[in-house]
Amino acid sequence: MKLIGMLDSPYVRRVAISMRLLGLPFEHAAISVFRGFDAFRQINPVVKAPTLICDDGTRLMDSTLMLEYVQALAGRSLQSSEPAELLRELRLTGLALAACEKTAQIVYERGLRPAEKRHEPWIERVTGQLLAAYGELEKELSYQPLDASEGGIRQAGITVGVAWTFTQFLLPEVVAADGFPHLVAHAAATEALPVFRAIPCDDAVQLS
Ligand SMILES: N[C@@H](CCC(=O)N[C@@H](CS)C(=O)NCC(=O)O)C(=O)O
Repeated sequence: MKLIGMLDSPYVRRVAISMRLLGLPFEHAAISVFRGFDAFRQINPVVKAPTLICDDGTRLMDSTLMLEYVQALAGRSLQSSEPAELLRELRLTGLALAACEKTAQIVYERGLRPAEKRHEPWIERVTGQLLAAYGELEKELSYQPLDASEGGIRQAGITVGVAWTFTQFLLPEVVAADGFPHLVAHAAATEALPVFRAIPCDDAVQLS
């Protein structure tokens, strides 16, 4: 299998980390959806990162769908099979994915739209949503931390860690870390794991 996309994308990174934890071998091609648009389009005309080229040639999109597939391949899940635990994990994963989406929207708005065409009410709305997502996550982690150990980490722990690092990398002035001590602690623990260190948030590029 081949995973296409830059590791500054939290979606690419969560899939790469998960595949590594599941023991599934894969190649990684760091092609940017912006600077490598034409090369990416040859692989997937929709130009979405991540794209997973499966062994039969199928091009799969969307990190959550990829995770569903690779877990089936590995014959094990990175989510709890106990419904109440699973529900919490899905809620936390959903919040983290919403935070990634809102971070990306702000970055795209700032980086891609000409300044005179920027719509401040939209940026304010998205910023409020971003802060709400991290506010909810912070509350959840203050009640009960997520496992951030190499042997015990699951998808919610991976995605929350990856999301926080991503937002802190791109928008630290929007989401001030000192207001989110539990998230800071969780991300510090995940970033220290060998699997996270082996697949770092690529700081050489701008949002895939
Ligand atoms: N829901 C998707 C989101 C993927 C996504 O938005 N990726 C960004 C890169 S971080 C992308 O492909 N942007 C280019 C575009 O949408 O044109 C997932 O989980 O994989």
